[in-house]
Amino acid sequence: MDFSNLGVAAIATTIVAIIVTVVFFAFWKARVAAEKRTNVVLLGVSGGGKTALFLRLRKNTFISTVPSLEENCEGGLIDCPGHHSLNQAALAKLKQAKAVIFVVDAVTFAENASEAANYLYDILLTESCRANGIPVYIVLNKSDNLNAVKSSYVKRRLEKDINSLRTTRAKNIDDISSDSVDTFIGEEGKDFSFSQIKSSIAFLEVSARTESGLDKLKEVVDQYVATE
Ligand SMILES: Nc1nc2c(ncn2[C@@H]2O[C@H](COP(=O)(O)OP(=O)(O)O)[C@@H](O)[C@H]2O)c(=O)[nH]1
Ligand SMILES: [Mg+2]
Repeated sequence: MDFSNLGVAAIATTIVAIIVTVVFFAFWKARVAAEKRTNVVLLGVSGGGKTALFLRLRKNTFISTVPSLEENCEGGLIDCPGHHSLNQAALAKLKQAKAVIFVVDAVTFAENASEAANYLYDILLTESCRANGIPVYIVLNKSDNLNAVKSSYVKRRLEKDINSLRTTRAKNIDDISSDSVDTFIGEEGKDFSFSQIKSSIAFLEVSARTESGLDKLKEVVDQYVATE
């Protein structure tokens, strides 16, 4: 037996093993970093006041008209544009989210309830909510307005609409004959209620304009993201 060859082979094997381990570790670390949840994401139907709330929480200002074409991001808080065509991009942000702030326009809620329920349904279907159970805060903005609805009404209405959506969405999936997409949330055989899902749901009534309820919202955000 040639011991010098054996020695070289052992050293080569060790070097290869080290390289493989280092490369594997580097990939693993990059993956973990990419999936790390560090943000709080503002989502919701356009016009609810996501950008107004973002500006209040991060710049301490209120501007009555703000164009919402681009994403705002500061101090771990992300304000996503609410246009329909961009919803998928906004939902993708949830992969890095510790919590969601779902902004609802408390003044026009009755007219926009089904749009809001559809959007919320999409959020609750994401892996972040279904598997990881990240908390969702439903924030009723514009509570300074006399016509603003209350959170008890919004809760009841959203639960009712989501209950109907479970049937419609399941039917649509049947129509396109796909059996792999699970579109059901909550407990089967029971009317939908937020208490049936993994994500905790909390309601807050606020006003970006008058700052009412904003201390509480700020506390919520600060609990998930460090403010420098
Ligand atoms: N009365 C009232 N109006 C608000 C409040 N917050 C936002 N708005 C107005 O609602 C409109 C939409 O707000 P914006 O932040 O752009 O909504 P976004 O599309 O969800 O980002 C703007 O004209 C804001 O001035 C609020 O607390 N009270
Ligand atoms: Mg906006």
